[in-house]
Amino acid sequence: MYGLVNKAIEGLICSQAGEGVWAQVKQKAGIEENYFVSMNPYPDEVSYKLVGAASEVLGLSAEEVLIQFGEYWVLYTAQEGYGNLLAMTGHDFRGFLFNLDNMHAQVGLGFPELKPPSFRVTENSPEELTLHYYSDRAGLSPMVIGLLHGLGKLMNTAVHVKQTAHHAQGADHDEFLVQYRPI
Ligand code: 1MF
Repeated sequence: MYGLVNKAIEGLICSQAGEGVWAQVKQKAGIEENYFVSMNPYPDEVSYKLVGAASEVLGLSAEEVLIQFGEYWVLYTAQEGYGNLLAMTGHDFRGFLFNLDNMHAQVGLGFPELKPPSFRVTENSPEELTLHYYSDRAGLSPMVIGLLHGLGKLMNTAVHVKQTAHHAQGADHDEFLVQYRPI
């Protein structure tokens, strides 16, 4: 994944637990780099190892770290140069979700090593939809739950999410039931 992802993991851990804990996490993950470059692609393994090490050092499950990371990612990218990208993607929670594949296509134009997931939306009622998530990467569905909560914060929308199908348990893909309401 692009270094931006690893930088955001660093930002999450430093903001929550401090630089000393980040140094411990990096050491436990066996990461030699002193810093990550946003626009350089890194093996996915680097990000997975950081999440695993953060889970051990912080005493949280990896799922909990991924949920927190997803929420942090949206707020981090909104502040670290991607505010326009997010604004172009949508001005409300629902519209944003419909445009996620377009957003990734946009980023992928400049950065061919992007391996974006794909999202589909089916609407159940004015305040409820099902989000379908397709990814080549395993184990990241908790991150999607966090991403949706972060997006809710960004869009002043109360969000309730429940995963209703699990690719890891044999389903065709991951599905989330999402209830949302403007605040
Ligand atoms: O393959 C990748 O490196 C990659 C990195 C980040 C693919 C996707 C993403 C974004 N996505 C992370 C979850 C991926 C889970 C999976 O692979 O199954 C989150 C998508 C998302 C969902 C809801 C709301 C907002 C979201 O993301 C906003 C976003 C998405 C991509 C970027 C920024 C904000 C981005 C921008 C530049 C990138 C990489 C990602 O690369 C750079 C960075 C600096 C300079 C040049 C290129």
